[in-house]
Amino acid sequence: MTDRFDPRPEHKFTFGLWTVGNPGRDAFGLPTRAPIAPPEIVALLADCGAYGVNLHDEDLIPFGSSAAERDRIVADFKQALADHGLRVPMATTNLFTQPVFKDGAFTSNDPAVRAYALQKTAAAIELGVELGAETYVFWGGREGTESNASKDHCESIKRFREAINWLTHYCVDRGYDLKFALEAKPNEPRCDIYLPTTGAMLGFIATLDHPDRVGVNPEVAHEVMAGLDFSHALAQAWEAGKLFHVDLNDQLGPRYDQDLRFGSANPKAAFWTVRFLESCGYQGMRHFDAHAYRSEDLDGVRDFAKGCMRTYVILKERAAAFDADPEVRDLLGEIRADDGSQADVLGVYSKEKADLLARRSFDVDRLGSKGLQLERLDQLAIEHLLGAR
Ligand code: GLT
Ligand code: MN
Ligand code: MN
Repeated sequence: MTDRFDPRPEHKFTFGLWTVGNPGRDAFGLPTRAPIAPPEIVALLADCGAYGVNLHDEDLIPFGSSAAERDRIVADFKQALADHGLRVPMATTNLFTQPVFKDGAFTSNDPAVRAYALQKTAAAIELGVELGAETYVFWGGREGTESNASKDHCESIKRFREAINWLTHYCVDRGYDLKFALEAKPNEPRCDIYLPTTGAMLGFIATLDHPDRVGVNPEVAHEVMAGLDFSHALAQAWEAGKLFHVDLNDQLGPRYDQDLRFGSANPKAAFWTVRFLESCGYQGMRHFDAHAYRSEDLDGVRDFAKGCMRTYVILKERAAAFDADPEVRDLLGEIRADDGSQADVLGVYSKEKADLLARRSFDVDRLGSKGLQLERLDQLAIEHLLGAR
């Protein structure tokens, strides 16, 4: 069955090899699905209506492969991309699976580990560029601590900065027009990870050698783990000109990272997310960093991938209907109205404005007692979300 909610390449939906390829292993159980070879993942995603596929170096090229094996694997993968019309818009480095990174990569206390992490990332950047990626993600899952005695935290931030600077200089040197997108997560696999939120990443970016080349990759689950509102994180990143990529999934509250099917846990939050992405002018990829339940076989993985995309398309339609609803428009017009009465003191500071403001009186009782109709507005959103309008 096909309908108007079916995903199409122009929606710019992407998945990581590690997402649909997730074999269902968890902390307590063995894999429940057979691994899917990367060219088969390409075929599956194309069949489901995706635009592209993203990867870590090790998702495609098993750790320890020889140069000849690497070249053969990359050639086969490129053939699959060409056969199925899929792109690789984003690439990243696995700096977390191998034991060498057990106490961090760029922030390890051991200079040999830090240097090796740079070497591995430079090689993975070469792979990403070869595959045509325009965005390079950094998720520092191991950059943190179990025991706070182990690292000097200020030194860790300096080391992380030094590594990102090293790598933007590397790209400039090689003439690569690759945007870096930093992905925050508050905890897991470390007890606590450095730069734990999108907001923290934005502060950090301002301290880099090439801040223009570096933005963020906010992930739904990771902000929810920190107890935050994802659409607010998106908006702050967008307003700063730093929304280079987005990881869509879902998460049931602050617990271990669940990476659930997009919109499956908190459809209302997903509604605000889609509404924001579709109205702000974001032109980038809608990447799903999620995986199917352990209960699923290959058909279930397909259902999962289609489900992420269909939910996005449905919410896009619901959000547009909400914003076009005359009742919503009238109400928002009232709620957000500015009668211009304070224009002489608001806006850019001046000494004259400060003097004027000091003499102004406000009816704070009236301002404080006025009903704002937010219940009515929110119920309208719920009714659109539930398909009742
Ligand atoms: C890992 C992590 C994700 C990151 C990926 C990129 S790997 O699955 O949990 O959130 O986006 O390194
Ligand atoms: Mn996650
Ligand atoms: Mn992610």
